Amino acid sequence: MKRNIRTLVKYLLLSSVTVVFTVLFYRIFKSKDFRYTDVQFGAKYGGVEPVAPQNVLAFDNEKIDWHDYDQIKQESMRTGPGEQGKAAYLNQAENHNYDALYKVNGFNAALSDKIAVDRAVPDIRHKGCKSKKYLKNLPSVSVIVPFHNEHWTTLLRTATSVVNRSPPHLLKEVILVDDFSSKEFSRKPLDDYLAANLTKVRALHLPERSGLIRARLAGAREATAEVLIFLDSHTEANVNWLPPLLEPIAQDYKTCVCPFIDVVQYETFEYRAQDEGARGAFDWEFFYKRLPLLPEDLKHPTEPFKSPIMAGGLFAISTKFFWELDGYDEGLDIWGGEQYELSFKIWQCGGQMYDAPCSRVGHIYRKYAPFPNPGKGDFVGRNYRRVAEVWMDEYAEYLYMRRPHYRNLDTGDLTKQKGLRDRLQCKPFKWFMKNVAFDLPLKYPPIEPGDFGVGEIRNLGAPELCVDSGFKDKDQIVGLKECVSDNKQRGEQNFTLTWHKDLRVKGKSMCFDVSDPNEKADVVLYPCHGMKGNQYWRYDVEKQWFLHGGNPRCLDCDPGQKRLYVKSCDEHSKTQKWRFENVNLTMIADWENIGVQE
Ligand SMILES: *[C@@H]1O[C@H](CO)[C@@H](O)[C@H](O)[C@H]1NC(C)=O
Ligand SMILES: *[C@@H]1O[C@H](CO)[C@@H](O)[C@H](O)[C@H]1NC(C)=O
Ligand SMILES: *[C@@H]1O[C@H](CO)[C@@H](O)[C@H](O)[C@H]1NC(C)=O
Ligand SMILES: [Mn+2]
Repeated sequence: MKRNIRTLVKYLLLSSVTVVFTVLFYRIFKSKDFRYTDVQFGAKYGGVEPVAPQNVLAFDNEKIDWHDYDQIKQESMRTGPGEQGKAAYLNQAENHNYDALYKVNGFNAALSDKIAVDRAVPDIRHKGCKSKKYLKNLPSVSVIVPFHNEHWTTLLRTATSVVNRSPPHLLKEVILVDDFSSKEFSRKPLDDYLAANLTKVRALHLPERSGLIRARLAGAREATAEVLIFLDSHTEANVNWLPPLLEPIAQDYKTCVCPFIDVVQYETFEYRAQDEGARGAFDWEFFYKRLPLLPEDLKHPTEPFKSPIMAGGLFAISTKFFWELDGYDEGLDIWGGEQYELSFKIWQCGGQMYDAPCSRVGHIYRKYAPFPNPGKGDFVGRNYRRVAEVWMDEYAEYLYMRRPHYRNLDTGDLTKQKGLRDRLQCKPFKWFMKNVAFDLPLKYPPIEPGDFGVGEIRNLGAPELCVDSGFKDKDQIVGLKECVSDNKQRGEQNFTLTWHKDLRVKGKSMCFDVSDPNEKADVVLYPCHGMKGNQYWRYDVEKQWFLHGGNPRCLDCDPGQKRLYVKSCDEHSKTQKWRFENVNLTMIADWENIGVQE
């Protein structure tokens, strides 16, 4: 009896201690950045229906240095054509199949055959990436590479770079999805090569041409790891590319992460950066565009930053989240619009998307697309309309305003996609525009404002003279001429002050540009970039000044020499005053709120 009581007391004490510790533990880790891992994650998805695995909190925040220093050292010693990402060239003897291979690939495929499939590429990451540590526990990865008639060495270089530059225990498999290629290498020789040389890589041969979107889905259905990474078939993964993609997903599974995409030059295979990052976006014709990084992103150049729209071909997403979102809309044909569909879904349905500066992947941007038009009408337009109808609400109208024929395209059945949106209680497109792509309308206004002014620009100091661009071309200096409206001489004297706040030759994409900081600086013509800077102009209605640049100087002239220039503004100067033929006073009064902000 006594013993029993003692046991009971011991038991009670022990359990209360356990409870206290459990609560404490939970508190501590819940407040920090705990992670989700999925016990059941390896489950095959087989069909379209997702298996919903259990989320388990993993109380493990340990971070480690993931660099493979042996591999890095070995690669640093490599020499040969294209090694270290240097430009390479063919010699006379190797040139014989240059044209034939260029034609079918759109890049210098003959040169690719001369460069090792395991060549070294330069580590061009931000310096800070070299000392960055990532969670020790990261999810496993299936890499999916759809291809149609990819050239054999660029395809193998993609697979080899992934295998060589990924921690073996994270990389579960690489699936090359052969979208019914007709090149001889694509079937048995490829299978044999992989079996002999790259055992983690396998090819999935689709029985009919399926298009990029369905090929990606086919690969995803075969994948068994916790994270899916989609790559193009002519890419090269750079050093330590995986951990920066995986960590944000480990921290929150409803996350998609894109690497920085570097440029593998189509002629020489030189490897270089395209820029230091930007946020993905679109204009209202659905051309992919980029927005500048935000000030807080610039402060942390090695940290992932939020991006509204993915570039499309290269991204990592948790398998669970991908299938919760139903993957891609299978009604999207061949290619086009899929990166918008997935990006909108990710954001609107409770997820988030990042670009990771410390993960870099090189990509061959072709010189031209070698593929024939599939002859399926405006399939891209149909895809766009499907995406717009399901996800964009009232904003779809801005697309249709620019492409009225979209209204008549048959989208096919949208029940499943609309059902998904309801089921996941996804947010309205307006929410996406206000919270994620909030600065997009400044650069790409849904309704383009009219012009601030249009017509001739006449000098008040010499009222017979007008600004005349003289049918000149890029980099040529603009001057003055007798006004055409006064004498019948030919001239080019019609200009618009557009909502981009640049001064354009009417009907051309040529802008007045001043780059010279000297006291008196010429005005030259330059293709319009819509980015202010050297092309920024403002018209002051009261003073009748054309002001240039952020540190404004005034448009001025020498009537004798018919010379035009900018100069510091002077209240008393008559030659700095200009009559602009038609000015929209309403718009000028609203200057600050239109187009790009000061
Ligand atoms: C394996 O790779 C080597 C070296 O690139 C190549 O020569 C060989 O043909 C490959 N094996 C197969 C079966 O393709
Ligand atoms: C300038 O272009 C506008 C619009 O095309 C036209 O209405 C106007 O007459 C033109 N003005 C001159 C001076 O050519
Ligand atoms: C001036 O701009 C306003 C606002 O964009 C527009 O409604 C109006 O029609 C314009 N006026 C003229 C004369 O173009
Ligand atoms: Mn590509």
